[in-house]
Amino acid sequence: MTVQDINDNPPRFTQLFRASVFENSSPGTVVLQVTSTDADEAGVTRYSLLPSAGASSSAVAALFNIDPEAGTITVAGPIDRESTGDVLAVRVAVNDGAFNAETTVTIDVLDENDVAPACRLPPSIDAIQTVEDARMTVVVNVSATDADATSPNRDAAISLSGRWNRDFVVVDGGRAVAWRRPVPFRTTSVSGGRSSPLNAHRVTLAAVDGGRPAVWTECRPLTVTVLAENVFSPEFDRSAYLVAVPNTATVGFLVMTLRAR
Ligand SMILES: [Ca+2]
Ligand SMILES: [Ca+2]
Ligand SMILES: [Ca+2]
Ligand SMILES: [Ca+2]
Repeated sequence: MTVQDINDNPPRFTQLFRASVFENSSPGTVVLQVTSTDADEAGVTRYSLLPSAGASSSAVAALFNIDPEAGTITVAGPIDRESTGDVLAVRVAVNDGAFNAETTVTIDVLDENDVAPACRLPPSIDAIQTVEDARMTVVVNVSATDADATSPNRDAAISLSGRWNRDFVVVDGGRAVAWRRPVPFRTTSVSGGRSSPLNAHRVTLAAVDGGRPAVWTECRPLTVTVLAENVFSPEFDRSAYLVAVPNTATVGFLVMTLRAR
């Protein structure tokens, strides 16, 4: 006597599945293959993706495809780590023609350095003015931001754009620009010692992140103008004053008026 097999057992996924995928992976990139068993000989198992629970359900399902026969999950849509977060839960179903089984596949989304850093300079920065001969004095505080999801892709700092600058150096881990050397105040020889155009020093900065390769963003150029030191400090008319005050003087009595110029 022959026992006829009928499809009376549900399929089962063989394990819990977890995989990782880089953001921006091109469509068709294989993420993983799910597998299942079925105690019956009869029936053909077919895999499908289910809309996940939660707000971004249909969006998550749209990011992937599954081969209905092989169970291979591939990338189907644009994956952005900055908008999806670090984990996607993809619900997968297997059906043997009569019974269903479901599982949730955990997919870790890996960060790429795909966001450029941004310069954070004070507004109206092109009008910086400093006093001469101030070596290593901080001229301006700066910073950089980066919206990438993880370090070091999001670790941004300011550095000099180009190889080297004669006048300036970036200090404090990329958070400040300082004079590299004492820079004198210059006057023109022609028009009676007025401020020379040479007092305007140009520096171009860039925001750079820690990714490999690093991404750079050039900041708008700054002009730092050197001013003359204030040689005309105020002076009193005399170096000492002697005033007689009557012993009947009360609070508020006018002793004298000092003048400086
Ligand atoms: Ca079955
Ligand atoms: Ca991204
Ligand atoms: Ca990124
Ligand atoms: Ca970045």
